[in-house]
Amino acid sequence: MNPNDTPVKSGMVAIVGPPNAGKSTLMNALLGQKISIVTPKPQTTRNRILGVVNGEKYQIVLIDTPGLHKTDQPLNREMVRIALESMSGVDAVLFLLDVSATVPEKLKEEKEKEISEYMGQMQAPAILVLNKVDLLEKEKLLPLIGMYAGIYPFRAILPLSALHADGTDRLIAEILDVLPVGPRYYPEDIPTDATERFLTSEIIREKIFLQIGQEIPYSSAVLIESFKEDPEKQIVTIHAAIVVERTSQKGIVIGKDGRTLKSIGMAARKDIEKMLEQKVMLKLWVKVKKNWSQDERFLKELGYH
Ligand SMILES: Nc1nc2c(ncn2[C@@H]2O[C@H](COP(=O)(O)OP(=O)(O)O)[C@@H](O)[C@H]2O)c(=O)[nH]1
Ligand SMILES: [Mg+2]
Repeated sequence: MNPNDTPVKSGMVAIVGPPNAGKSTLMNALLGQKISIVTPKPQTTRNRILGVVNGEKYQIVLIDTPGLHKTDQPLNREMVRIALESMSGVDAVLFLLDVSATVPEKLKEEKEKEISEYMGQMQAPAILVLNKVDLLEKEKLLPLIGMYAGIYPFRAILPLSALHADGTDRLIAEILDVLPVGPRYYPEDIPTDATERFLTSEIIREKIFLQIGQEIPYSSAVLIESFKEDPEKQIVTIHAAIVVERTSQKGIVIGKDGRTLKSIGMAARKDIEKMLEQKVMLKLWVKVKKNWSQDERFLKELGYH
């Protein structure tokens, strides 16, 4: 019998919640490696990203999603749609909240609205993860848990710090409690279904978010134009375009004497080399595509479909 056929606890688990709650950080913490990009800015994640966590007796297939938020922009609409769709057909949902960001007075009413709106569309059991407890005063935790328990019949409510991977063992135990017995859906040695090309474009996008302020990261997309491996020389040559919406943005991404673009390229190359475990030649250039984020066809080309 193939080891892949030995029944284990297995299933799909979506990680959903508002922007910046720490969804991607939690996914990476559960995986024990970085697959999903993380920045201090909201709406970094644009696609659903799959991460496979293997244990001796389980396989948890995590789906990291874009943040749930109100919007009328086409790109953001696609992002929210991707997140909501990820909540259907899964075995469990982790609903993540940043407990450090909550405003105590208005909290209950706001959260009640937010949670009931999203939970209404869901059939799978939901575990509420109260993230960033490292930033919360201890005595505030119990009242918070009590409040959330009154809002929705969560399967469990777990305080956790994704950043410090603190509380993740208990979370895994709670997830296993709701998962059915089944096969391993993915091979044990592959942590994600994302291609190296996609992960490369994500790393470049992360550096843009980290290095450039204000609206530019939201107006930027990354297109991998070529990705060539040379097994003999053990080097991967990658050509990528950073696509922005306006000519004025192009100048900012390039920076004085090309410094910003160079610095984005250097930081990205380091991470790409780590991921590919090979030397990388990264050539970046900046391209203007007017209002690409409104262009449904281009969004499809980028994989936001
Ligand atoms: N202090 C603290 N910061 C966190 C924690 N989890 C995530 N963050 C930070 O919150 C920001 C947003 O994280 P990210 O994973 O990108 O959030 P997402 O938008 O929900 O995917 C980043 O700066 C993270 O480092 C946590 O447990 N504690
Ligand atoms: Mg994210």
